Amino acid sequence: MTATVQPSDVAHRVELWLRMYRRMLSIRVFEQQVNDLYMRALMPGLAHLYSGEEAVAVGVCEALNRSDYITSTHRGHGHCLAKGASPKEMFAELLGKEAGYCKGKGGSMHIADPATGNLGANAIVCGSAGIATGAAFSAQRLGNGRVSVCFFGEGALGQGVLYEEMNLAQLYKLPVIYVCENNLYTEYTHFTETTAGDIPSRATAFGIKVITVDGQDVRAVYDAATQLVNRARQGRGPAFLLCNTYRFHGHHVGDINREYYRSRQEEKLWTSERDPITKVREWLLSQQLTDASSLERMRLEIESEMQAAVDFAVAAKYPDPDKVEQDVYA
Ligand SMILES: Cc1ncc(C[n+]2csc(CCOP(=O)(O)OP(=O)(O)O)c2C)c(N)n1
Repeated sequence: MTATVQPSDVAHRVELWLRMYRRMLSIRVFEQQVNDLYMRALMPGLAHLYSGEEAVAVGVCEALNRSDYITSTHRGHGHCLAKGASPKEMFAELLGKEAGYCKGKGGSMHIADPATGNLGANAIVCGSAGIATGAAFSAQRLGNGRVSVCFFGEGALGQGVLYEEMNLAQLYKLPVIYVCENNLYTEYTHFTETTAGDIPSRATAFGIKVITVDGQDVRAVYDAATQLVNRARQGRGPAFLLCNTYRFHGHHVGDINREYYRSRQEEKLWTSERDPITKVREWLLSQQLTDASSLERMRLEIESEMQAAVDFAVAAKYPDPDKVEQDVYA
């Protein structure tokens, strides 16, 4: 017997897909502004752009509740925004202003937002595996039903701590999901030069459930993440979600000449044929679930929201020099 699809279910799905589209586009526009701030020399330091990988953060975070936990990486803007962070406070943080998430003392690579379950980005490759697994341990002990997600790039597969954490997570059946974003490059080196064997085996060796997904397809990421989150909430243990993706920009905003490690043809292939935002946009239009003018209106709204957030951050004040040592742990 086939289940009957109720109109309310369809409406709910359409709402979800449009929400995910909006989130992905917001991340893209946010980062266009970040690049612009860097080019105008308004942002101290560097930033690692997430453009091209938006479907991973959005598909995974959409499967979570607000109170669930995430930990992020040096390439973390997408994770923070997908979990519900405010662009105003993020831009303020990037510009070193007091109104920022960490009072301007963290910058792009250190945004944390406890109100949305974001336990923090981390500049140390694989630095948050222990934090995410510890959060899952606490959720299990407290019995609060929360799930913890650890985002990391495939470069983190070379860090021993990941294997210590996965071992414990599986032994204790912790509600943690390790989300590996394989964007093909660890800085300027193709991952096949740093990572032996196949990636899923590294988790299956511990008996951890693995799903591999097209990281450019937000609907596929969402479906896989939902399955793993439900499983974790039911007490069935950790999982590993491998998302195959690509970063559209350089390793960081200053990485402009990239031809010595990846070709222009490769970049063109991904940006013109595998853009996660274009992909879902074309699908929504082909299914007549929305129309081009509604999506255009949405784009204009997002652009004006991000511009207002940038203006807020540019006008915000720097922290008082007397407070430079406050909230800093070293
Ligand atoms: C422990 C550690 N080693 C080296 C670095 C320098 N480093 C910063 S980002 C990076 C590459 C990370 O690659 P990956 O984990 O694949 O993430 P991606 O940048 O591709 O998103 C390296 C080696 C670091 N931050 N931490």
